Amino acid sequence: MTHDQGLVNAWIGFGANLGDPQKAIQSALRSLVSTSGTSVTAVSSFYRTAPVGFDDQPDFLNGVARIKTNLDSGVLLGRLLEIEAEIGRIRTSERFGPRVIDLDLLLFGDQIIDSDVLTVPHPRMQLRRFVLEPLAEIEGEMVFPGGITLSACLKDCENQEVTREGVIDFLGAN
Ligand code: PH2
Ligand code: MG
Ligand code: MG
Repeated sequence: MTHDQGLVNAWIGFGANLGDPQKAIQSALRSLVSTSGTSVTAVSSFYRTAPVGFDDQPDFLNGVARIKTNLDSGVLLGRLLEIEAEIGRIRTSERFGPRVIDLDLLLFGDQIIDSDVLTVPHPRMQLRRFVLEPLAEIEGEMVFPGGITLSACLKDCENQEVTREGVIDFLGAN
């Protein structure tokens, strides 16, 4: 377990492909830093990635952050939705379509959660190189709840296009 004094390591995936994706991700990271009971302990580089699931849309900018938090998973999810709304995301029925910001709770400690509103590990993360590549950058190898390794998942999606774009300086940016 990753608990110490009620603190849990959690991993958040970032994605954006409308408006100014870099600015939106910088802003989301700053909001996470200012979230109570939560610190950001690692941030990946950002990757330009081909859209998965619905081809006819702009490329995405994607990345992953590790946080340490004393928030409960449901409260953390609420906070992620709040940050998305503040940045201007309007949710539509289009499931894999373009968005100004998407914050996904990928992993919450080693917990397996399956409620009406939250599924953790994120149900598609193990199939998506745009999540796995930045995750591998900050963690090296990982064993996901259920026992499958990050490197094994990555091997199965090597054909998906991702290009490392560089580091985003979110603390200094405005
Ligand atoms: N998010 C999706 C659907 N497809 N493709 C890329 N490359 N990056 C994303 O973040 C992404 C996607 C739904 O959340
Ligand atoms: Mg998503
Ligand atoms: Mg999402």
